[in-house]
Amino acid sequence: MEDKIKQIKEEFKEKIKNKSLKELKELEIYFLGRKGKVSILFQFFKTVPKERRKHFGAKINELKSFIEKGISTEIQRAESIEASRKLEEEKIDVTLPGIKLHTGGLHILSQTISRAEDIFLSMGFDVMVGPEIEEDYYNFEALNIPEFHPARAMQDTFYLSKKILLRTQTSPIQVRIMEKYKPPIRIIAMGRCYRKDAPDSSHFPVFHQIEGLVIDKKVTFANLKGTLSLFAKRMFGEEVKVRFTPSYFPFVEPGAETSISCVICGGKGCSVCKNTGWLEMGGSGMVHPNVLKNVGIDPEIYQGFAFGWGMERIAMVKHKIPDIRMFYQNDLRFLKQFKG
Ligand code: 2NM
Repeated sequence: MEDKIKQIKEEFKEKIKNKSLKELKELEIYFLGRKGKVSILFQFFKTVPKERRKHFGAKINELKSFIEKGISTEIQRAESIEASRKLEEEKIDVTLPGIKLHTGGLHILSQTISRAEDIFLSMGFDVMVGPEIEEDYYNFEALNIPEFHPARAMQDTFYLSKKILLRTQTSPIQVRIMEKYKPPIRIIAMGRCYRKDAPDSSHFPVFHQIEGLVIDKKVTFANLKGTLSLFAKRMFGEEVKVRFTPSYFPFVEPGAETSISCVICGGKGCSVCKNTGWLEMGGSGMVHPNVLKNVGIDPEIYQGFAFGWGMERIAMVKHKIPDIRMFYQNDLRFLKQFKG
């Protein structure tokens, strides 16, 4: 019995060295488990003569607590080693630069369109849209554009068939609205237009137009001037002036080219305004009686004004963008400057 106890103690001392946490748990079962080395000793204990039992009982309990202490000390040691290994392994260097998340944003043209829409909405206009593939009638015929007008030539317009084309302006939206609704009408038509232009710094085969239309009983050219002046001030700044120069458009009479005072030089003259002090933005005028007749509105009772400005042109002037092609090249170095 004495030898047995000694032997187990020696075995334990040998086995306990340099063990991992998992191995220590296994050792605990091996020595102290229900069928472990120490439990078996208690079975032998029954065969020991009565007078020796007290002595061996003490010895076995001493062995048991020796092993318990030894294992719990070793478990503590292994746990602390494990903890510092984990700490080391899972260390986060908070001084490292973060991973940048790339987020998208609205294209500068979309931002400018939204701004223009908001301004007109605040003046009581509704925003209207229509088909980009149009009929010759809505794009030209109804707008009093004569047969011989250069816009109707094959080299200026994308025709899909003899009578179907890509709209060259947003006015066909206006015609559709005037056909459908009775005055008073106060709308802007907004959207993509297409012209067979060779691309250069101010031309691109696709572009966006914003067109306004007001039809009512006592609408005058003064209302047109007031509306566009207010729009220009809201869009470009309080100091901006609007200029109307007599011009010809088949769908208006009288018609005018519309310019704003140069936002770069304030009207003094610079390279952007070619020393004129003015930037041309589009056209405007009083809706031609023939157009009103075409849509069933009596020109003796109703009058109206209309205007058409280029959205790219507005964005270029507002943000000093030198080339219309930049809107369509999707160069991130350009787009990121206007991230909205
Ligand atoms: C412009 C210039 C002047 C215009 C006319 C009409 C309509 F449908 F009422 F006849 N819509 N837009 C108009 C007038 C467009 O763009 C340069």
